[in-house]
Amino acid sequence: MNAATRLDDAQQHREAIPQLDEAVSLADAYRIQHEVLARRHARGERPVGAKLGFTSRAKMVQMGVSEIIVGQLTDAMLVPDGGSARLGDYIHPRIEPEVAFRLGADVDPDDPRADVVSAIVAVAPAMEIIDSRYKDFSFNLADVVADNTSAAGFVIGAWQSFETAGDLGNRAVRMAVDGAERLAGSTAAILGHPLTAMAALLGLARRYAIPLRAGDIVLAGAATEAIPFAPGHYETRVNALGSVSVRGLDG
Ligand code: OOG
Ligand code: MG
Repeated sequence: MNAATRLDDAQQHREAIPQLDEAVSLADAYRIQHEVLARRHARGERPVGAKLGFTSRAKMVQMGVSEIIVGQLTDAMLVPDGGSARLGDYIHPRIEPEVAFRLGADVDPDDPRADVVSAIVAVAPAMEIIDSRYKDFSFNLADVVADNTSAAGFVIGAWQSFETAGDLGNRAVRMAVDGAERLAGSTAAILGHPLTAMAALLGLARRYAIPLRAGDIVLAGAATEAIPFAPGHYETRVNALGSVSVRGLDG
């Protein structure tokens, strides 16, 4: 069975698999990721955007991977703000605070004048549910890229106009679980500024054929480490951007 099939089956059956062979190059890993997405799209899932990974030191240190990566989102991963997610739909889910951007125009990465940041029209507080398809969340760079960067779910709070949102470079980010603060950080942890991460998306999109379309959502990468997603209420607040919440349900 090829790697894309194994990863896709692991996600569908909620059963972790061993890491891929060492021989997989980064380019191969992105090809596998595209194959995994093609299988999801063939089942009727619609592409809705992209997500950056390892844009913060906290995440790099937690996972032992030190290069920015990109994955792809589908509508099936979206959990409504204030809604709930069944933990049984995942293998060993974790949750992390994110900032989400929405693009208002297509970005053609092959156009030398292309610019992701000038295509941004809206921003929102967000959370990502990650769920590695590998046993014990153990992977190397190629493994996690092939596994669509552990993408499993995401929640987006109320969108605000990007134009009037102000400087997003150093906003406090806090996640509370059942009302008690569990994570605290700053958007400055995202490559110094979330817009630096968004600008870095262009090169990744060009190299690895990641589409960037009008209406797409892009997660800029977690500002803090991830924590286990267990039964309970998770709320993330980004200073002057509002909050977003989700409930983890048993079963
Ligand atoms: C990979 C996904 C990393 C982020 O925000 O840095 C990521 C993982 O941690 O399993 O989504
Ligand atoms: Mg993330």
